Amino acid sequence: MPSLTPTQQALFDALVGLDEGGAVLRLEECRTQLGLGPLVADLVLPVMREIGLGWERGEVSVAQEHLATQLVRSYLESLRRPPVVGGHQVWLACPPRELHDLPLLALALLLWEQGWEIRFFGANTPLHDLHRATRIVHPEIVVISGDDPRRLRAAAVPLDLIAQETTLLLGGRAAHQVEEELPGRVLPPDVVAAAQEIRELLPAARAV
Ligand code: B12
Repeated sequence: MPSLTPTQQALFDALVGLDEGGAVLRLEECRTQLGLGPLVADLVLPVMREIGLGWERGEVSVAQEHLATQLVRSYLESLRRPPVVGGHQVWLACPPRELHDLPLLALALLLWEQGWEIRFFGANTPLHDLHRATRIVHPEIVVISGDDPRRLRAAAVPLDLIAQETTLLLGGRAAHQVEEELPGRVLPPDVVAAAQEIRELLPAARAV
């Protein structure tokens, strides 16, 4: 697979080879040598994308993809220690029926590292409930992301309501396809750039 760097290839091979120890070793090496940004943006997410391409070509099975997803997810979740308390709040969620929340989890980690208090609601979140919660807790920023634009469009009403309460940002492939149709500013596709943009938005972010 020439599109991968040697480091990415090594993680890809460990994941599809069901070699949990090898995969964690690759992830740890990258994190300790390069840090969280390169870990998620240059290793984890490109490798997940490649696993999807392999699945499309019939070279990677659904079982291999599921194990890779679970392993990467539990590794990323293990990095969020200890939780930040008392910082500015960013909430992150996917709309109903949207299950692709790994890039959002990666963004959550980067924001946590920047000292933000993170509430990661994750996949398939009822956005009317989330809207009601914003009226009580007043987070500075709410990020909604997903892969399928139909799931974002279907959430137009609660997105509108959330945008009336706080600063709404949209991410993922879905967001780029609905640009201008829905309220909220679209984040850049690169999660490191997105985390940077959120940091710069802070002074203007609104928590009413
Ligand atoms: C892991 C995975 C799953 C897991 C999700 C696990 C999880 N918790 O996230 C599971 C098994 C649940 C799953 C299910 C399905 N999946 Co899936 N999945 C993937 C896979 C392999 C990796 C996803 C991933 O994390 N990618 C890494 C991200 C970073 O890559 P990206 O999606 O290209 O994102 C780019 C940007 O949009 C941006 N980005 C993405 N999200 C966000 C969020 C924020 C906030 C920001 C700032 C940026 C950002 O980063 C990337 C560019 O740098 C992809 C393959 C792929 N190409 O990605 C398929 C893929 C997304 N899945 C696909 C499909 C078809 C499905 C299913 C319909 C399969 C089925 N028949 O059931 C279901 C739908 C489930 C649902 N209702 O949501 C297709 C989507 C096709 C399309 N878009 O037209 C893909 C592309 C696979 C393929 N090659 O066909 N999937």
